[in-house]
Amino acid sequence: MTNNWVDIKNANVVLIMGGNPAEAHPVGFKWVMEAKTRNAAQVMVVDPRFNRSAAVADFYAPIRAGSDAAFMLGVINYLLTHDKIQHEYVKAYTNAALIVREDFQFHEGLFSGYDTATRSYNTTSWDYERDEQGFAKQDPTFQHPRCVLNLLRNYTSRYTPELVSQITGTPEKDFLHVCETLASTSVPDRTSTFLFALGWTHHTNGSQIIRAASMVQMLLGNVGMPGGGLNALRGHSNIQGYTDLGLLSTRLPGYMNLPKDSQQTLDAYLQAVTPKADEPKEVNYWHNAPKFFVSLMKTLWGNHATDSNNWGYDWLPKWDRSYDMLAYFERMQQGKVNGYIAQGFNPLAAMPDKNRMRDGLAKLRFLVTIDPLDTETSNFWQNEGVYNDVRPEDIQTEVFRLPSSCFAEENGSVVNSARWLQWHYAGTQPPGEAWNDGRILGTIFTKLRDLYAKEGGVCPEPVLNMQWNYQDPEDPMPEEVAKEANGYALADIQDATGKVVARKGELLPDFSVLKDDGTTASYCWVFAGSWTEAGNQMARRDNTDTGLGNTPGWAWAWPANRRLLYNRASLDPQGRPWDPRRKIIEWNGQRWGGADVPDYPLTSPPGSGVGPFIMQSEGVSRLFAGASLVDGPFPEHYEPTESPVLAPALGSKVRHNPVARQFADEIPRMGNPSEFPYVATTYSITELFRHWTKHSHLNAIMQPEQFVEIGERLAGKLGVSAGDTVRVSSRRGYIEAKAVVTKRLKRLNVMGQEVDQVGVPCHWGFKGATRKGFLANTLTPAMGDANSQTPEFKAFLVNVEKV
Ligand SMILES: Nc1nc2c(c(=O)[nH]1)N[C@H]1C(S)=C(S)[C@@H](COP(=O)(O)OP(=O)(O)OC[C@H]3O[C@@H](n4cnc5c(=O)[nH]c(N)nc54)[C@H](O)[C@@H]3O)O[C@H]1N2
Ligand SMILES: Nc1nc2c(c(=O)[nH]1)N[C@H]1C(S)=C(S)[C@@H](COP(=O)(O)OP(=O)(O)OC[C@H]3O[C@@H](n4cnc5c(=O)[nH]c(N)nc54)[C@H](O)[C@@H]3O)O[C@H]1N2
Ligand SMILES: [Mo]
Repeated sequence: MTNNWVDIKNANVVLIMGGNPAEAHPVGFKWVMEAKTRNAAQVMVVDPRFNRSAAVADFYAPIRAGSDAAFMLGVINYLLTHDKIQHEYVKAYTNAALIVREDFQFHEGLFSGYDTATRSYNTTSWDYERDEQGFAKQDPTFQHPRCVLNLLRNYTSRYTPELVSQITGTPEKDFLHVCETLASTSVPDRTSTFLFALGWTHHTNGSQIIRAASMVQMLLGNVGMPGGGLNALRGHSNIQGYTDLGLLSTRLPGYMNLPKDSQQTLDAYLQAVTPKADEPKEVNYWHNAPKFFVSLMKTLWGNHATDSNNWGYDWLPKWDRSYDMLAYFERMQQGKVNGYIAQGFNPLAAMPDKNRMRDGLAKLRFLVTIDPLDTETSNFWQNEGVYNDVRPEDIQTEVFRLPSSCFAEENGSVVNSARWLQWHYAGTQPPGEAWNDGRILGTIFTKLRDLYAKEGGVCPEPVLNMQWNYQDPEDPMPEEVAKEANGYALADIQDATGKVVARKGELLPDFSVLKDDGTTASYCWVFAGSWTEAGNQMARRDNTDTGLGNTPGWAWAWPANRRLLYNRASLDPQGRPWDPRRKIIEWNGQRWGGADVPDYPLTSPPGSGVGPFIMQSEGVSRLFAGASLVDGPFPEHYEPTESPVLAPALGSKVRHNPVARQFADEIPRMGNPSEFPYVATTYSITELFRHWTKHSHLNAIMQPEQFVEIGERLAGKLGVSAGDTVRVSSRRGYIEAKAVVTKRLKRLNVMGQEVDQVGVPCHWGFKGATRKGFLANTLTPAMGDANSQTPEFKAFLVNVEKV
C-alpha cells in the first residue's frame, strides 16, 4: 500500500479491481463504506463475478479473467485522448518529459532486444537518451517525439474502447463509465484510490497489470495524495512483514537484492545496488544502500564481519538460478531435491497443479512440516480415494511433523497492508507438545551448528560464524529478534554535525544513522525506529488523529513511521497543496512537518527542484519503467497461458507474455479451448481462510461443503440445476463439487465469441472438519509471472459436466 487502510475514507472514487475486500478484508473494508458515507465516494468493482464487494458498490462491470492489462491500457488511452490528466503533476512529478533512446522499439507484441532462444530481453535500449555527464535528456515542452509522454500516447492508442471491450468482454459503455469516473479525479481536488490483490497478481503478466494501474494513478495526479494511491491488500496477517524481511528467494531484508553469481565481489554488488542519479539534483535515497547492507552483515555475522573480509560477503549465498517456489517444485519433480521444510505452508493445497506437486513430494527423501495443524501436505502420501489417489506403498519419503504454536500463542509483531508493525501478546499457551517457531528453528540451528563444529563439511563458515546472541540460543525470544531487526550502535554514533545520536550498545533511533563502516548493526533497515531506546514503538496505542485520519501514535509504520508514501507529491513543486483540504505535510519556513512524517529531505525548501520520489534515480515516478521489469518498460496485454482467444489481438505476433515463467515439463499439461472451453478463476470466501480454518468446527458449519459457481446460461446449456454435482476438469485433473447456479457470472462476448466463466473457491481438501473435498489446485497450471514468478491461479481453461 502506498497509503493506508484509514486513508481510504479520504477518496472520492474507489476502484476495486482484482480484489474483493468485502470478502477477504472485511474489517478494512469499513473504510470503503466510510468513503461512501463521508464523501459520497463512487465505489466501482470490476471483476469476473458480481462479488460481495460489488453488492455494496455503486457500479459493477464484468471482465474476462486475465484481461486486466488491456482494460488499464485502455483507461490510459482514454485519459490521454480526452486530455484528462493532471498536467502540472505529470510534468513535474513523472518522467513524461524524459527522452527515450532512439533504438527502443515495440513491434508486433515484442519490445526491442528480445532473444527467442533464451526467452528474455536484452534491455540496453530500454533507457533514456543521455547527455555527456550521463544524465537523462528531457523536453519539458513535450515536443520531442521520443519523450515518454509521446511514446506512451502512441503506444496506448491501440487500446480503443472498442478493442478493450472485445478483449475483456466488458461492455463498452461499462468500460467508458469506469474511464469517465476515474477521469473525474484528474482535477487537483479529487482523488481515486485503487484497491487490488490477487485478481491482479495471479497472472503471467500480473506485475504489468499493476504497473498499468500505477500509471493511471500518476496521470491522474493521485499518487502521494491522501485518498489516492495504489493500495495492495495483503494476504496472511504478516505477509507484508514477510516481504519486508526479504523472505523471497531473490531478496535480502529491506528490499535489497540477494547478490547474483556474477557479483563475486562486494564492490561489484554495491555498485549494482547503488544506482547513480539520473538528474544532478536528485536525492536517490538508495545511495545509502552500502549502509543498509553493511549493517545487515554486522547483524548476520557479528564480530566475524570485518572490513578486511568484506563483512562476510563470501558467506552470503549467491543467486545462480531460480529458487522461487515454482522453480523449486519443478526441481523436486525432477528428483533433484532431497529434503524440504514446509513451515506454515501447505504447498500440496496452495501450489498449482496438485497432482504434479504430489509426485514431487513423493520424490523427496524427507519432508518436514512445521504447523499447528495436520495439513494435506503432511499427509500427501495417504490414500484418500478420489481426493488424493496415491499408493502409499510406492512412496518412500520420510515425513517429520513438528507441531508449532500459532501466532495467537506468542508475542510478536505483524505488519499489516498499511506497513504498520503492530505488537501483540500471546493469548494463551500452545497446547500439547507444540513449540513456537522460534524455538523450533533455534533448536535446529544450534544442533546443525554443533554438527558443523564437530564434523566440518563443505563451507561451514556461514553457519559457524553466524551471530546468535540470544539468552537461550535454542529459544530466541520475539523481543530479542525484534530489537535486532531495529538494530544497535556498535560504537558511539555521531550525525553530520558531530552530535552523538546513539551510544555504543544502544538501540538505533532510525535508519538515517546507519553507517557502512561496521559501527552499526540493523537486520532490516526499513524497520529501524520500530524499537528504540524510547521503547517498543510497535506496542503504542495512542489513536490521536493528527489530520485526515492519520494516527502516528498508533503502532509504528515503516519507513520512519510514515503513513503515506510519496506524500511530498501531495503539494505542488512550490509547496502549495494541490488540494487545501488534503494538506498532510507542510513547509514551516525552515523544515517540513505536518500530520504525517514527510517523505522528503526535511530541510530541502519548496522550489529546490528535488523530486518527490526520492527512492528513484530520476526523483519522479516512472511512466516508462526502463529495465526495472523484465517484460517491458510499458505494460502490454498478453493472453493467459490458457485462453479461449487463439488469434492474438493488436496485430501481435505473440499470444502470451514472451518471458512468462514457463516449464518444459508443464507445457504438455496445457489445455486448449476445443476440449476446455470455459474460463475458470479461483478465489476465497469470508467464512474460510485458505486451507486452514476448515479445521475449525464453527467455520466448517458455515461452509460445510465444496461448491463451484456457474452462470445461469451455462447451467442451462449443460442442464445443471442448483445443488447438482458437477465435474470441473482441466488438462491437469478434475474436481467434483456442488453447483451454485448464479446470475452473478455473466456470459461475455470476447473477440466475437461467447465466453462463460466458472468460479472455483479454493478452500476444501481432505483434512479438517468440513466434508472432504478436492483441492482446487488440481486444476490450475504451474506457469508464472515473468517478474514475481507468481503462479497463474486466476485464469485457466476448464470443462464442466453434470455428474
Ligand atoms: N476470509 C478470507 N480472507 C482472506 C483469505 C482467505 O482465504 N479467506 N486469504 C487471505 C490472503 S492469503 C490473501 S492473498 C487475500 C486475497 O484477497 P483477494 O485478492 O481480494 O481475494 P481473492 O478472492 O483471491 O480474489 C479477489 C477477486 O479477484 C477476482 N478475480 C479473479 N480473477 C480475476 C481477474 O483476472 N481480473 C479481475 N479484475 N479480478 C479477478 C475474484 O473473482 C475475486 O472477487 O485475502 C486474505 N484474506
Ligand atoms: N488456486 C489458488 N491457489 C492459491 C491462491 C488462490 O487464490 N488460488 N492463493 C495463494 C495465496 S495468496 C497464498 S498466500 C497461498 C497460501 O498458501 P499457504 O500459506 O500454504 O496456506 P494456508 O492454508 O494459510 O497455510 C498456512 C499454514 O500455516 C499454519 N500456521 C498458522 N499459524 C502458524 C504459526 O504461527 N506457525 C507455523 N509454523 N504455522 C502456522 C496453518 O495451520 C496453515 O496450515 O495460497 C496460494 N494458492
Ligand atoms: Mo496470500
